[in-house]
Amino acid sequence: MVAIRDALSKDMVGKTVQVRGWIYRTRSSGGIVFAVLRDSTGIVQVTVKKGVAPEPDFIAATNTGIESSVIIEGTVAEDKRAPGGYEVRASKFTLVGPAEPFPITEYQSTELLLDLRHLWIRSREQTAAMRIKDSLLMGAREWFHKNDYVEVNPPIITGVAAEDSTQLFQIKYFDRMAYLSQSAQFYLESLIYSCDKVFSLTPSFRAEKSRTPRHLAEFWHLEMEAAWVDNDENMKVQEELVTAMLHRAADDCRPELELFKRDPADLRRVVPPFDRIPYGEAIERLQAKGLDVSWGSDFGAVEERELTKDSGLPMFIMNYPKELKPFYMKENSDDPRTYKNTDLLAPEGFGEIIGGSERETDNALLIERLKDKGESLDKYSWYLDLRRYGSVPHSGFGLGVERFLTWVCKMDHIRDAIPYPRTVSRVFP
Ligand code: NSS
Repeated sequence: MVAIRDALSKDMVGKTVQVRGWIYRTRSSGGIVFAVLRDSTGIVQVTVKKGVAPEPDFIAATNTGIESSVIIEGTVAEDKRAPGGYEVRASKFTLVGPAEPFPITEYQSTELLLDLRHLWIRSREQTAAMRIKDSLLMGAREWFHKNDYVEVNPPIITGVAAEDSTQLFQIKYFDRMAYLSQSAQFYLESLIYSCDKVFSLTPSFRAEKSRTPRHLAEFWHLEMEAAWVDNDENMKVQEELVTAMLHRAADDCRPELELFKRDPADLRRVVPPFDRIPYGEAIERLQAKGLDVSWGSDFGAVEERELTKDSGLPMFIMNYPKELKPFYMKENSDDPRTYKNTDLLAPEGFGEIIGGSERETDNALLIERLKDKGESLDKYSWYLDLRRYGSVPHSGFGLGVERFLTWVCKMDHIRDAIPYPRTVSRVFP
């Protein structure tokens, strides 16, 4: 048995192979069935000829509908008209799992494809997206391990809001209420005292009520936290990590990237350092482009698109006004109106993919900010303890994996970056 990808090469010509997978499309003409077979690695044309394949196999091939699973034995031959330039000339055609008429045909509405997501994930785009995501995450894990980070497992059921308390999903937890995690950050902050440098890959949940092409209610969050790291070094970690992820995908996923019209060279061009733009300067840039913003304005999709649409490389926006960001960030001593934080924006108009900061270590400041927000100090007592027993300067960040993939694959909508998108209107299938 060979993977389809491995059957498509000059070396294989004339060899007998077995391939297996699902019928992608099929037509017959005269005494020949032209079936295109797909597996997770690619597609290949299979020809089943009357008189060459045994008669029952030829009849089976004639009657097999798309998405049926089959096993084929045959000889690899070059054929310029076939997709990929090669075909398998079948000597055996075995139907394994017949398919009823497949409910997805060529032109379908977005809603129908979402209703039939369990079947649509077989599409070439979805398969390619999953492979690219896998490769990006492999690149991330390789980078983290090479740099002495420990992968840890923070809880998903929590008692605190890590980001925006208006976007919490509440769950009934035995006889009280709890929340689904929005970010592993606070737990990662606690784990640096045992492991120094940690990372985690977890689902994060945000009850985002607005329907936007950048927000999911459930997304995968790659987060890191490290002791003895300041905001500046935190940016260097982000640059190196992002570069490692992109280069791994460029090396591993050329055909998949090309399916999305992404030239792997675009990804290889990304190397540290990335531009570092102070928030105030970003405001000036936006004003110069005619946008109605002033110091204190938050950046949404529109502003981020303007800032990044003419660039091919990611950029940091640094030192946001305190009012726009959560309580845990360290004050920027150069301009106390702002924090020592960054958002990393992906180029080509895509916008934010990472949020990160140096963390406040002064408990008095943290308590003041929590009180201002009307938060109960009891719930955060364990978090405040971290500053009481051997506090250290530390920083971290969170990368939205689907946001990242949306950019890499130039997708119009984040729902295509996850097999089962969870949004305000959808938990089925
Ligand atoms: O809210 S963040 O900007 N930052 C945090 O959660 C920090 N507590 C992370 C940390 O420092 N450990 O979210 C981080 C990233 C953000 O840049 C997006 O890429 C992604 O998480 N994100 C999302 N992706 C998809 N859908 C939604 N709703 C979403 N929210 C954030």
